[in-house]
Amino acid sequence: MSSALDNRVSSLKVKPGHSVQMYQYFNHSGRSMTIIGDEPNLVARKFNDTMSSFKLNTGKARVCFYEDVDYAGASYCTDASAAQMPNGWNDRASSVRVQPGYSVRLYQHNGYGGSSISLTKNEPNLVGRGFNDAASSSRGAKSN
Ligand SMILES: [Ca+2]
Ligand SMILES: [Ca+2]
Repeated sequence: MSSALDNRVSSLKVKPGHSVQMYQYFNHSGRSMTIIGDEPNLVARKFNDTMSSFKLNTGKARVCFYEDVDYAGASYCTDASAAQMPNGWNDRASSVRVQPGYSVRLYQHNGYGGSSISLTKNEPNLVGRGFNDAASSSRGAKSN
């Protein structure tokens, strides 16, 4: 990215359906974080004045799952409903970002089974929802 913005970005606007993977260092290296929707405050995300490179994903991402709370750790973004979380993502998500205008329902078991919770906005901590490391399938929908 341009040197004028290196280590200076504090907020992001991400076009609907797109996601941005931010990286701490040049050449897509170092710590990374994926953003979907707008992120008005990278301070809270512990990524303020940190980004030195990024990748734009123009797929139809609607929901991003994160390994840890506060959108940290590994991430996985998806556009569609999944009767089964992809390899490595069963019982792993601890926070979720949801594109504005969409909702997602997380299910305890594969094939939309077991207990479930509905998210209509970003959820930084699934522990508080009693759903940490529990989601095995998900179903997305337009919420308006
Ligand atoms: Ca986790
Ligand atoms: Ca599960």
